[in-house]
Amino acid sequence: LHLEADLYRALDRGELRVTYQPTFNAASRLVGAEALLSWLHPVQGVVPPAVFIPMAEHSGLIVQIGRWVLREATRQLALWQRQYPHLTVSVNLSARQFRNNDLVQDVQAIVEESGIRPGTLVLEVTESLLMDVPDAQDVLMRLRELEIELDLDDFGTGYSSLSYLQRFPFTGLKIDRSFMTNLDLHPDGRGSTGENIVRSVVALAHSLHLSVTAEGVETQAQAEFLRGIGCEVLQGYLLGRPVAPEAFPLELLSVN
Ligand code: G
Ligand code: G
Ligand code: MN
Ligand code: NA
Repeated sequence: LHLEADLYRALDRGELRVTYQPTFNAASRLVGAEALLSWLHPVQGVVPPAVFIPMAEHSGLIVQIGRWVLREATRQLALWQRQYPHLTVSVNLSARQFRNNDLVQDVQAIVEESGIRPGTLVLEVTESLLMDVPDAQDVLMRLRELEIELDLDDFGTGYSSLSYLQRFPFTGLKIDRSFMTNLDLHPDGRGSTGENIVRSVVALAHSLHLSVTAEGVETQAQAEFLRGIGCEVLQGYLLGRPVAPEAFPLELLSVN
């Protein structure tokens, strides 16, 4: 496939970009960003990550690309932190990066080189990644020793979310956006099944001292429901789309 060959050159040619989707606390103050890759192909235009990340995984190129994303996102975060020291950035990891023995060393070197504040880099890991990587626990523990925060991404969509929370040293979870679509909010306050599930997940996260982010918030009603049940962090098109760093809405940060 041409696209796969093109991907090899995309990094060198500067066709890959990191975009940043803002995340907000319940008071609608900006708290962080999720780094999301995009590829501006010279002929095809924008190629979505859902298309090229699997290609990069397959070819192994994701290891180089992933390293570049980490370097780029932490460099950007360090710049923002000169003004806003509490800002965080979340970076997605894939299984192939995890199986690479150098991951922990790479992360350590990149974090040190960037000068970001400890505890402000979050790595997002999915359940399916954990199924594919036999020594994931060891890798996650070593990342925690570097004060890297760890979010279990797409929470609730896999088979063993709960046992993964027990086995691995996560510091947060992200409720998959399918739960927002299926919230089925009841205006009479009776509580739909969808509402009760999300409420229970938030309570579970709190009782385990995990931070909780709701993904895919697209309506005001969803946002109000989430704030009402004590969900700390909200992310979604209602609040902000992924944007280039120049367009990141820093003005929505709290004034400390
Ligand atoms: O933007 P979109 O919905 O197409 O994203 C599809 C998937 O691509 C998401 O699951 C997201 O986590 C993943 N993704 C986006 N950026 C990165 C990245 O830098 N690294 C990895 N491994 N996955 C990413
Ligand atoms: O798998 P992961 O959670 O990392 O996927 C992140 C993807 O979700 C990104 O591609 C991002 O563009 C997309 N996304 C973020 N907010 C929303 C939203 O409110 N609605 C939808 N449909 N997708 C979203
Ligand atoms: Mn994610
Ligand atoms: Na997700």
